[in-house]
Amino acid sequence: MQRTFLMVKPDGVQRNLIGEIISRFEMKGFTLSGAKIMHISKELAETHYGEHKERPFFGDLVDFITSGPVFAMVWEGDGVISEARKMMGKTNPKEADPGTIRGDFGVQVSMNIIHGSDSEESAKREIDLFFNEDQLISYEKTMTKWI
Ligand code: RTP
Ligand code: MG
Repeated sequence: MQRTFLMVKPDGVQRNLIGEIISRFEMKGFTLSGAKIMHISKELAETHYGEHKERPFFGDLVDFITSGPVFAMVWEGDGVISEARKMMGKTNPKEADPGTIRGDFGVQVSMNIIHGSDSEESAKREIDLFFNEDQLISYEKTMTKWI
């Protein structure tokens, strides 16, 4: 089963959106494999966002993501990587459709509430960066086979 890495960013934690965000992925029918509240070190932030290190906003991005606790999660399900990206909405909340997480709760591109892996390759890389395999589980929801 496919897995993705999702993270409520410091602004989402400060705005009490952890529960709302978990609910959306639960209600969609995905399965939570692991989760933790944590502070990201500067080193982890620079590695996680390594693809953007030449971009002008890289310093601000690292400062922001390390500015307060984040809620890191691994979710499992059919097509969860691209479905989660759809549910998050566009990177810039001003362009994100209503009904998406960024469209409903965000305004600024630098504080866009949630991170989600953008490919199978980045999902694997990010899950390995944030979690040990023994912190993740897979299980069947036997009461909800109809989803
Ligand atoms: P993320 O990695 O956080 O899930 O976001 P994303 O894939 O939708 O967007 P990405 O291109 O990977 O950009 C990473 C984060 O950098 C910030 N950003 N700022 N000031 C700017 O023009 C700008 N562009 C991107 C955003 O916070 C974005 O989530
Ligand atoms: Mg990205």
